[in-house]
Amino acid sequence: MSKAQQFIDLEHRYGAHNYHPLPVVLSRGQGPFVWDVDGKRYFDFLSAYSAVNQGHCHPKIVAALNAQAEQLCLTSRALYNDCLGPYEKYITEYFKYDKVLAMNSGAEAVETALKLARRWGYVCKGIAENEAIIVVCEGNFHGRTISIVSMSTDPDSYGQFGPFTPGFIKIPYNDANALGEVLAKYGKQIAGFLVEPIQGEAGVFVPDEGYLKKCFELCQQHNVLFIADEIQTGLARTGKLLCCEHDGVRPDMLLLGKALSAGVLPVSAVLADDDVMLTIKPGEHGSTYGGFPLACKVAIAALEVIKEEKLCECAEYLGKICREFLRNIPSDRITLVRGKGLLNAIIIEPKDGVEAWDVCVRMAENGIIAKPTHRHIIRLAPPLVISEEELMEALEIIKKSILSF
Ligand code: IF1
Repeated sequence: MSKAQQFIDLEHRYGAHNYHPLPVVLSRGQGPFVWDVDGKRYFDFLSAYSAVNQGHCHPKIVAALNAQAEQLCLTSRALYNDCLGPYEKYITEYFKYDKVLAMNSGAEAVETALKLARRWGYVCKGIAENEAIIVVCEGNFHGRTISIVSMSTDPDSYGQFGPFTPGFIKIPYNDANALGEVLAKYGKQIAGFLVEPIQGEAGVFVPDEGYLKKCFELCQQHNVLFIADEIQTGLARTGKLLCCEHDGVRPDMLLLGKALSAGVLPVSAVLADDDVMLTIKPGEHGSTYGGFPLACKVAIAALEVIKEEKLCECAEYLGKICREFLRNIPSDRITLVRGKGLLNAIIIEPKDGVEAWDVCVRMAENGIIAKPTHRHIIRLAPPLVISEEELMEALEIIKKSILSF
């Protein structure tokens, strides 16, 4: 039995079956590359769902982790430590918000935002107790908790996990009029509008230019918090520090995760101004690990790398090259190429029994990791530190893989 198969069998035998991974077993990563247990090298075009924007095992970020690991890892928030305050100052100045609330996973950041929005709704907006509504979009992906799957319209996410958390209204994505209508009808009860600037799970669905701006203005008119889930789209991935910047929007609440630690630790954050953030008082929210010393040091390093290595500019420049190249692949299987910066997708037409999954398996054989979503979408999101030469080499492999069917 191959070495890889042994690890696959172990996961299958002893792990819950909540994933269906590509049959590739990785053991090492550096920059835009990963290596499997047999030493084969791959371009990583998944980047752990945009968590490793800064590249695998970035030396500066790993050094920050190691140095702090030898000093102090965890204190809990029952005490102060000498890392959290400096990190809070750094990240709030970086994104220009009054305050940050530090959590770990993306889902926790979303949960935190839901609680903050509801609390703000009661305390500041004067919504009657237990009546607050959060508006969300069809096709969303915000995580896996019970309340978050209560907002989902994907049966794989919510099916047979009920009963569900009430207080959500779902409207079509990329439809500002739909938001306008729901605000006109229930505006006094609505605390927040939660939106992904690009829908990742839906297949890198890029809304029309001006959509976010219109939604933001509607929210302002109705005194509703505009909450941007930038967990996947933020931190340079789409060619700007935040995807909302493409539309000139500054969210009332900003959710970050994934690349906030460059794939080193689970680190997430909610950023907001005092009027929102200070509605939660001591003892009313938190997490054992939230804002732990290791996370603080790693997150500062991860944010510094984004600026030092000009990752926004890299993503913007390379993204254009990437889409241009993919659009010129002479294959009638490709129906559409879309995306922003280095968050892109190829939409293929499943035919002759060939689906996105099969293309991804072929790409893996040829040395590129990418993951399908649904039956017909291949997401392409390499680390932003990939060089132009490396990108061109990778694009040739993608082309060869698609044309091989
Ligand atoms: C999995 C998708 C990506 C997210 C946004 C919050 C979270 C996520 C916009 C929650 C997480 C992940 C998790 C991953 C698959 C993945 C994903 F395909 F499901 F939609 F990236 F595109 N907001 N996204 O994208 O963050 O709690 O996971 O830290 O395996 O479920 P988390």
